[in-house]
Amino acid sequence: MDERGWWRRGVVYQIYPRSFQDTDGDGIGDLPGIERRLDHVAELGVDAIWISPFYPSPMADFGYDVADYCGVDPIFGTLQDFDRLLGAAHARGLKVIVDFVPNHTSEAHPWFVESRASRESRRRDWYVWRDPAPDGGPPNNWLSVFGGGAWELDPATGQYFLHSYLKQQPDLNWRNPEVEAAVFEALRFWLDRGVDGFRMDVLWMLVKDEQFRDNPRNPDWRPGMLPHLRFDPVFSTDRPETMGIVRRMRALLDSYAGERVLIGEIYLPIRRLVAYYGEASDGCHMPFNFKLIQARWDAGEIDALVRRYEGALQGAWPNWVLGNHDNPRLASRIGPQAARAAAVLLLTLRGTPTLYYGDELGMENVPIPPERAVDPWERNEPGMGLGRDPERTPMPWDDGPNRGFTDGEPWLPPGPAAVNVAAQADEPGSMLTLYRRLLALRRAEPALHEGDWVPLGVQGEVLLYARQAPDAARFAVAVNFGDGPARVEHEALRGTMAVTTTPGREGEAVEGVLTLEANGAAVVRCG
Ligand code: TEU
Repeated sequence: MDERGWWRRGVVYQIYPRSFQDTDGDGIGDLPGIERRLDHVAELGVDAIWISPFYPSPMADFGYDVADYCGVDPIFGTLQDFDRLLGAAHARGLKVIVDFVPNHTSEAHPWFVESRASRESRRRDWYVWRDPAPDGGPPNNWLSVFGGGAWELDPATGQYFLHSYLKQQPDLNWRNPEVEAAVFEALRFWLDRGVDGFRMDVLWMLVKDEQFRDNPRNPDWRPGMLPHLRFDPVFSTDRPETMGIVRRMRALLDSYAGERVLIGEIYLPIRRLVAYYGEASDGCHMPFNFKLIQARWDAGEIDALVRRYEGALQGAWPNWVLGNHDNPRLASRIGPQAARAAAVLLLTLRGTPTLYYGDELGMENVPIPPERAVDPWERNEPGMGLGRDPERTPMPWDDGPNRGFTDGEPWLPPGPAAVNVAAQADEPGSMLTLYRRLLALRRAEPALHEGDWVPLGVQGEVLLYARQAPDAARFAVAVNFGDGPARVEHEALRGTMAVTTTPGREGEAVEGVLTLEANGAAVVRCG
């Protein structure tokens, strides 16, 4: 494969390292575990792995509270383990993207320890400190994503510090150029080791309003929506100055040989999301597009969404995500059968797909009894369904007591024994087989990995579109969002069935008419 543009043609696979494979019996996955399971990833047919944080951390937010940007937490292994994993991945043609958390550190990071020590500290201004309001309360009305206010009083120095997430995760002050220099040095540490890119955590929140104005009330907020969105975070997120930082990050990556990819974790409406590509394509290679996670599973709604997103791109390269470690499992959100159709959708839309570990098995949320809940979001705001433990459970490799994940006591309970890699590996009708076929087809066919997306409309509950590239086979895709069988007719549906959610139909001739099972989907090779 030609290296240039690998991130456009490629497919990204997210690994939550605590939950992939444990090798030392502590019940928590580790870097040697990922290395041991690389063959699964390579055989699946993806092109890159993104590993959620493995840095030294008190684990208040399971690694998204970083105490040292240039190390590996002993729970996960050592720097040598990382280098070995990187080498082993590269030897299999897999790129490695590491997670990076620039918005905040852990309270245990030496920078914060020093910043907190006194108002005169050399690093005081590396974090966001403010005097109390005249009544002694917090400086403004900003809220933490994880519940409650975003300000914590430090009694020793009499000021509040900002934490957009947990109070154990103080926000860095990106208006201070020393912070940028120090973080960029950490990025270089990983680039020099040979990583192929970064997934940048909460990239849209780096810069805060210079005047610290109150956020306005959100008129659209209703009970049941995320509690912190009661106020519209216009002054605490997505500030115009952020793009300058993103562009400089991109320039840093571009100064390295090979294409090192910048992926931004950004939850914003489409219009604002695409701004993070940069006006001159000098921003993120991929501002993560989570719209499929948020959309209703409905043909008309998805059709409109894809058109709106495609229309907003202005030449930039799209990307799609169906699941991650912060959202309920796909198969639990839309049902196990629809999850098969969703796999077809994700892997035949135009743009780089990102898969979440275990979705290739149809893994579902695992119910977590309250006494086993460990996610801080669940603990802060219990019973609201905000907890993320259910989608972070151990990867099931076989039907053994701990699914082959650990010899010890797993940090979260595993799901049902029937769902596992070994059971699905040679099963023609399994989710794993469907994913492997889709990924192989996508990799082999230019129309699918780089071609145009041509909408063919919605018929009843069936979404139709085509993919085409010059001098390459053309494909038509039909996805049935309905709970009953469907029949569609379209001139473009002529050829042979390449991949379907119904095992055994591959190779079937299609002559302008297609029948689909309930929640079924088909990819037709046209002529
Ligand atoms: O998540 C950012 C974030 O804002 C999400 O929690 C988002 O609000 C939610 O998923 C919307 O559905 C990132 C990490 O992915 C998450 O695991 C961390 O806890 C968080 O940042 C703090 O670092």
